Amino acid sequence: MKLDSGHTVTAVEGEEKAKLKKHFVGYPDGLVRVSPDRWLFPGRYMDLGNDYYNFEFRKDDVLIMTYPKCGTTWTQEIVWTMRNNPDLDNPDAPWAVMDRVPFIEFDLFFPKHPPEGMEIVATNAFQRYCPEGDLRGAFNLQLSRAIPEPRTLKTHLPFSLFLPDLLEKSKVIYVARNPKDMLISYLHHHRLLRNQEFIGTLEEFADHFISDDLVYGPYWLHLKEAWQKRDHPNLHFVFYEDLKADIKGELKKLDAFLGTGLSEDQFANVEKYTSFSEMKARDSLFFNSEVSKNDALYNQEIRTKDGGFFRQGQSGGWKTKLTPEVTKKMDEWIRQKCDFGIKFK
Ligand code: PPS
Repeated sequence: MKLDSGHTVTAVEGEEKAKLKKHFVGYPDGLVRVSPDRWLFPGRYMDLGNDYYNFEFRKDDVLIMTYPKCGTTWTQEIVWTMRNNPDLDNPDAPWAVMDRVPFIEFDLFFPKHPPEGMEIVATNAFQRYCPEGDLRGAFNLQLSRAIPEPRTLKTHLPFSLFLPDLLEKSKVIYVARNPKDMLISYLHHHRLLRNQEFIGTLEEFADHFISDDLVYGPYWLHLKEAWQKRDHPNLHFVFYEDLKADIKGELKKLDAFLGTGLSEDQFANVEKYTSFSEMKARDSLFFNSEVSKNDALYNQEIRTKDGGFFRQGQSGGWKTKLTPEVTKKMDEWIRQKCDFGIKFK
């Protein structure tokens, strides 16, 4: 099927499907490739890809764009707090991050035909902003459209799968992370979340990454598209490692980019409220923190053994997790594929 972006989307079938299905036992609606770039997405992209491409961005929107596990949730909380809650008195702050900063294409991860007994419950934001909405349709897309301005939104889609005038209309914050730490975090994610469940080894996961066989890949192309636009005044390109190394300095840069004009007290509020320990303690990623305790959604064995969504929140953890062989393969991947000027920290 031809998309409005000019790409072609096809269901993953045959040998490729068998290779992926061996390790990825989640993704109930299968997977699709978007050609010629070989983007890999859950099957519902076939129906929803054009809605994402044609999403109507507005002047005051801030879009947080990342490849998965690069610091999206942290940045979502930082930006929403800077824009909407710098004095920590906004009554909506206890809502889940995903309710205040909707994930435009999150519906890709909900089955097209939810099985009997799977109940999708209207969240606080959905009740308020989509009172006539259809919970069995693409409810995250409805919410993304409906929240009031100024909107802060999240996506893992790359630039080329949105209209080309995105940066003329809205601001984008792109967060990149060292691929070796991203890999460890993405593997954990695929073991933790049942809807994306992965049952192979670290070595096998790394091989899928290197072959551009992980959902939202290829990572190198995702990065390259953003890197090449990094001098656009409406794009703020930041590394997770820089946020970790100097959060005060990075908040100042974000303040200048967003025009939020925060006071020193407000900077201190944002820094504390969005610290790893505070975000982990609130565990408010999803619509309901009970989600993480539900074994049908989160693998409780992995959660107990390796941690939940807020796993470690550090840079450089790969040094103790990756074998020398995997490190070598990743270094080679960086050398070959990331040859467009980016230097990982
Ligand atoms: S997702 O699912 O793709 O949106 O994940 P994403 O939010 O991009 O990345 C998750 C990793 O970010 C870490 N994290 C944080 N690090 C530092 N400070 C704060 N406040 C914070 N919040 C989340 C999270 O722990 C994941 O990294 P790992 O390495 O797995 O700990």
